[in-house]
Amino acid sequence: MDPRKRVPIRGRAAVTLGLAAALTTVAGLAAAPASAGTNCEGGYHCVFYFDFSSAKHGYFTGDPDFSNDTFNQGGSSGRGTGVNNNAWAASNSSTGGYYSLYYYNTGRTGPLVFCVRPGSQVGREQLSTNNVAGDGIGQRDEASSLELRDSGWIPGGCF
Ligand SMILES: [Ca+2]
Ligand SMILES: [Ca+2]
Repeated sequence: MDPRKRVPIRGRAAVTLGLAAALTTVAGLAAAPASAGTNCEGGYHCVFYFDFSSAKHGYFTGDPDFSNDTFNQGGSSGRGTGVNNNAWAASNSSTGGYYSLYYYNTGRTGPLVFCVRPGSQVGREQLSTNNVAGDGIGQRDEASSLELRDSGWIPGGCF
């Protein structure tokens, strides 16, 4: 729709809309920093086997080693597969404002593969890949551990 063809809002309607916007802003500021990422239960940091409708694993806290975890929830695609070096997407539904930081290696070592802001997500089409899992190159099929951060050093460029 051409925005120039919008019907102008006049009089009382405009005042009402302005008030509603102001109230929404106040409510937004007063609310806890709870926010939901795509297809991830509140309070959890989720990784997905393929896309947001495939099998997933939800982390409530950070995890130093994905090698003992499987995609045990969500859709059937990838269900039962190990999480380590297999995640193609991630979603952050932190209720405490925590960023999800995914590392190439277990023990939260090595460079960051990627990070996800509270209430945000990253799909497979946004992640780079060289089609080799766990070789430390690209972003799909690489995450091996998770750190949660709400203060201190927060990397730039998080999804
Ligand atoms: Ca890895
Ligand atoms: Ca790779």
